[in-house]
Amino acid sequence: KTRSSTYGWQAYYPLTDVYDWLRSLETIYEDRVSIINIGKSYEGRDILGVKISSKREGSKAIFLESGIHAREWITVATATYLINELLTSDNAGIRNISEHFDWYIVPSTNPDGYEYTHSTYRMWRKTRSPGDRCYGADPNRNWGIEWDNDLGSSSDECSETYRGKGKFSEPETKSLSEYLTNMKDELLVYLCFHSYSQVLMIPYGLKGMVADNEPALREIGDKAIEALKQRHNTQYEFGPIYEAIKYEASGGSMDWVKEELKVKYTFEWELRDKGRYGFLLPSTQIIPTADETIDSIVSILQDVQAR
Ligand code: ING
Ligand code: ZN
Repeated sequence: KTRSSTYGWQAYYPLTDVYDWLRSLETIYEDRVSIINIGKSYEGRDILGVKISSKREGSKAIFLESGIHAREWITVATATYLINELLTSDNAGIRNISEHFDWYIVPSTNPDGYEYTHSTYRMWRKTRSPGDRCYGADPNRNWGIEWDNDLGSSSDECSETYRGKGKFSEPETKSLSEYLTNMKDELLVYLCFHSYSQVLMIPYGLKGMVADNEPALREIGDKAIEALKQRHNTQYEFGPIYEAIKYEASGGSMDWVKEELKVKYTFEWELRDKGRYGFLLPSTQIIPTADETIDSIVSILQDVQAR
């Protein structure tokens, strides 16, 4: 079987193409890019990402988690587009954030699920670890924060929001949480991509929990969705998770990173669209989605640098 050796943003690509492209960057940009390996998925796939180094002493780190839900393909495409922009763009705002921070970007944090959405079932969300009756846990309900809260997740292994057999029962969340713990002293910003519904969120997913620096996060976030809108007039909502998505959610990665690792700036996007195509967002929308999302990231990081 032959496979195209190219990667791009006019189509969605399966995991092996994403990984081949990531590996090629290490060769092309050998002074700035190194492959990072977070660990292995349940089915034994590597969870690969890239570190893009600022090459400056004492730079703070930004971690971007993407693709934790398998069917949210636009998140994987947007993450790789961001990698490419950080390495090639002439835009002053993008160059600034590229050179000022050390970037850790993992396009597909649930590689078994992503592969399964390409091979077998496009609408798969969870991991692929087998249970007694059903497969997989929701990797965004599996983290050790309010893990067994029934308001925010399900104990039914067949549910789309099944929290798993225990905190960090899934190898994907366990290894990612360990990787993040090891780098927590340099970690200033944690970003995650989901889709869809066009909202930008800050912690937390449960009513009554409030981020210690919520006023700052709100100021930064309000400006970010303004910046995002400038490019293609895409309207985003903004707020804490429980307020913005109108349901409660526990055991999420961003909430854990905020509460447990005390990372100061944490944001989570629900990318395009608002439901017309939903998870099946046409690939013609990859570049416009990615460009406007990067505008919001530049806005956030300029604010962070100014504080
Ligand atoms: N939305 C997220 C989900 O996991 C979310 C919303 C964000 C919940 C952060 C908890 C924490 O349900 C999608 N589309 O997956
Ligand atoms: Zn999601």
